[in-house]
Amino acid sequence: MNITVTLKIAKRLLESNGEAVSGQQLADEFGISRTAIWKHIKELEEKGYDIESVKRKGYRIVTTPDTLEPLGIQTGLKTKRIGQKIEYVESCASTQIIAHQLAQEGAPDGTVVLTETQTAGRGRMARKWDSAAKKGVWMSIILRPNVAPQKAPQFTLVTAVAIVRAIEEVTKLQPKIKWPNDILLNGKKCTGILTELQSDADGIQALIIGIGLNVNQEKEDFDPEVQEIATSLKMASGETVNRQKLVQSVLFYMELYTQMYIDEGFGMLKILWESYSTTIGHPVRARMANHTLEGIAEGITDEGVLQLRTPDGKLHGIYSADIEMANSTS
Ligand code: BT5
Repeated sequence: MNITVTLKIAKRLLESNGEAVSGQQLADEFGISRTAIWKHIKELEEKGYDIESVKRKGYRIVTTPDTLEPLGIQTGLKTKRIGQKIEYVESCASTQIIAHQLAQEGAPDGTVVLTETQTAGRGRMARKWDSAAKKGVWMSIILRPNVAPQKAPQFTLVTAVAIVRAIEEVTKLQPKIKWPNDILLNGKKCTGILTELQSDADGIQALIIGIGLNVNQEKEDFDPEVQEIATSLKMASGETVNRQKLVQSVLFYMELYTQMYIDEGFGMLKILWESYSTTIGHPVRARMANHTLEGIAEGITDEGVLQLRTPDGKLHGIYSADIEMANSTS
């Protein structure tokens, strides 16, 4: 059985917008017999596709399997660059490692790495990222923007806005952003972002934007260490979320907002970011490598730096920290 033909048939059926396509038509288009088409349809059913066979009308895909394979993501994807090339592996140590490797080998701008589970998913400062199998979106996006290295940190903020917009589009939830790289639902973390850089004397060679998005986990799917601080879209909404649609939406907003940032700067995006922020205007505690500061988070600069005013009236620029709300446990 030629698996490429099987997948092409799936793509053809998915692109018919819910209309049945007859076995004869498929046979003509693919230059094979109707029996061969029927065998490919059986193969797809074994892969988890639910296919309706309508008498005299033909075949129609009712549901696709719950995987992040490129076929399902790319059919109906509304982007021009991001996700046109997808590297999918069922399991890996970390999508960041694969993306770094691909970027070094010259992978084009917009290449996406997707996996179902990570054995060594990582956060900032080599922290562990819990990546339950088939329950989340574990992905890295390679971007090659023509911008100066000091413009890299804002990509984390732009990514946060893109993810919030995608979650809003696919669910009824209203997530909040905690500076710099967390997305929260009901005060618990549902998404973490990790932006890494490959640069040389000529500037940025590649940005590797890692996104860990908890989608369909139940509380017990999380490692015990994070069960109290983590949440998923399903836990917050009570509904199972289609991961393919979510990825398509994230990629769409990533393309829209990263392009907006590159072309027009951070101005408009900063306003959007602030509207989603749970940090700005609140008393916070900023834990940095060697010290901690407490004060009111007054805003962010055009460079994405958090402005924190301490009780002595001084304004501090915070480039990187872990933020806690000073009067709560989140
Ligand atoms: C982050 O770091 O939040 C960035 C996470 C990025 C993960 C993605 S997944 C795809 C790509 N491949 C990778 O290997 N990584 C990226 P940070 O702000 O340092 O937060 C890490 C902390 O979040 C941990 O120390 C835990 O406390 C908590 N944590 C770990 N797993 C979690 C999860 N699934 N949900 C919520 N919180 C989690």
